[in-house]
Amino acid sequence: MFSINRRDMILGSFALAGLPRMALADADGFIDIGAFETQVQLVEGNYPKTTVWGFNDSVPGPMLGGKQGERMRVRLINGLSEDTAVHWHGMRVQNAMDGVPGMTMDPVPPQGSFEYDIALKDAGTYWYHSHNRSLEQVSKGLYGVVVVEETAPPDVDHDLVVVLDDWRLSPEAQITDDFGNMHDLSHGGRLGNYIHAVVEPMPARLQANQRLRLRFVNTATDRIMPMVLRGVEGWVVARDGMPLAVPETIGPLTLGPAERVDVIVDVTAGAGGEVLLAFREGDQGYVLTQFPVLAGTRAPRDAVVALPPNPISQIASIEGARTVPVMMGGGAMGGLRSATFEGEEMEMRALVERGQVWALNGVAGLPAEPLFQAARGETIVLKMRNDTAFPHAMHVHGMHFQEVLPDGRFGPHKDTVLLMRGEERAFAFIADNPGKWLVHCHMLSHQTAGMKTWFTVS
Ligand SMILES: [Cu+2]
Repeated sequence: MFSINRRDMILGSFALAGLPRMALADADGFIDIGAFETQVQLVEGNYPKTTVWGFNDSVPGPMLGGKQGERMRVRLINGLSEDTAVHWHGMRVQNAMDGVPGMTMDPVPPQGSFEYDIALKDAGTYWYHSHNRSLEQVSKGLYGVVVVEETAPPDVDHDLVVVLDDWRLSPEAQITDDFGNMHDLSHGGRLGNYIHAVVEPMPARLQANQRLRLRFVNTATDRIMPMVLRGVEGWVVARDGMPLAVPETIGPLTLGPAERVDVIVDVTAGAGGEVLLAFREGDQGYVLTQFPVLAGTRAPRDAVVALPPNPISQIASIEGARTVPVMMGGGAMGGLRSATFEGEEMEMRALVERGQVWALNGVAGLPAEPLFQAARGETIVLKMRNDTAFPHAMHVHGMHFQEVLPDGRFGPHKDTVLLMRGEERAFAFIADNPGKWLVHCHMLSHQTAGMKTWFTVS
C-alpha cells in the first residue's frame, strides 16, 4: 500500500517564488556567471542560512539558454579560492567548449575567467555544472539549468523546471566537510540527508485541466531519485533533453544522477485539491513540493503529440559498427582484486590508499591512452557491463547514444544511463563530434574514485 507521508522526516521542501530567472546578457553579448561562496536559506524553518558555492549567489545558478538556433555566450568568472570550470551537460557543443579541465581547456584559476560560446543546436532541458573537483564543487552548489526553447513551443499553461538535489547537512544546516571518504567512494557515493526540489517559476493559479510542462533535472552527485506525481496525468515527452518520437504514458519516474525527464501533464485534481511531487522510498512518498488547485477550470485539450525532433542523426543500423567493451568493476563487495592505475598494476589495498577503487576495463582513473579512436562519422557500440555491486550512471560527453534493444530496435537518445548491478546493455552512437571526450560514471563519488575514461573523434 503506497502512502504519502507529509511529516518532514529526512526531507524538506523548498520553492522559489517569482518569475523565471532567465539570465540576461551584458552589452557585449555575454552572460556572466560568477562562482562565489555565498549563503542561502536552503532549509526552511528556524535553520540558519547554509554556506554554499553558487553561480551568481544562488543555487541553482541562473537559468541559461535561449531559442533553438541561437547562440549562448557565457563568461565564467571564478570568485573561488580554487580552480573551476563549467561543463554543459548533454549539450552537443564543440570540444573546446566542453569544459573539462586538462582535456578540453585549462582550469579557470581564482580571479580568472573563461568565455563559452555555444550554438544551441538542440531544444530541450540541459544543465551546467562544475567539472573541476566536481564531487565537492557540485555538492556545494555549482550548477544550474539550461533550457533551450523550441522555435514553436508546445501549448502549455505553465513551463516549469524542477531541480532535484540531495544535500548532506549538519544539524546546523551546513554542508558536511567529509568529502571523498572511502566509505562513500566505494559504496553508493555521497548520499545526503536533505532532498529537495526547487521549482522555477512557482506556478501561479493552477486550475483543473491546465497543461504543464515539467522539466525534471537530477543534480545530485550520487543519489538516484524515484519520484511520484499526484494530481496530474500525462506523458513523458523527452529524456536527457531529446524529444521522444512517441510520448510515453508516465510510469515510475526515476532519475539517476544528471538525468533529465520532461513531462507534459494535465491537472486532474479539482479545485481544493493539489498537485504534488513526492520522493518515493519503498511504499512511502515524502512530499517535496505541492501546489493548490484553485477554482475554475480550463477546457480539456487533445492528447499530447511528440515534440519536434532535434537535428540529431538516428542510428539506422549497427552493421559494421565497432564494438567497444566497457567493463565496470571495483567498489565494495565487487570482487575486483587489482587494476591498473597510472600505468601500474596494483592490488586493491594499494588502490584504496590512492582513493581509486573503481575501474573501467581494469583501469582505475583516467588512462593515458584513449579507450578508442573513432573516425568522424563512425558508428560505435559501447557494450557496457556492470560487474559491480552498485548501480552506475554512465555519461558520454559530446554525443548522445541510443540503446541497442534486444529486439534490434534503438532506444531514445540519451546522454546518461543507469546501469543496475549485473546489467549488460549496448549503446550505439555516431561519432560525429570531433575532439577528446570523457565517458564516466556521473555518480561523482565514483568518477572521483576512478570510474572514467576517454575517447577521441578525429
Ligand atoms: Cu558509478
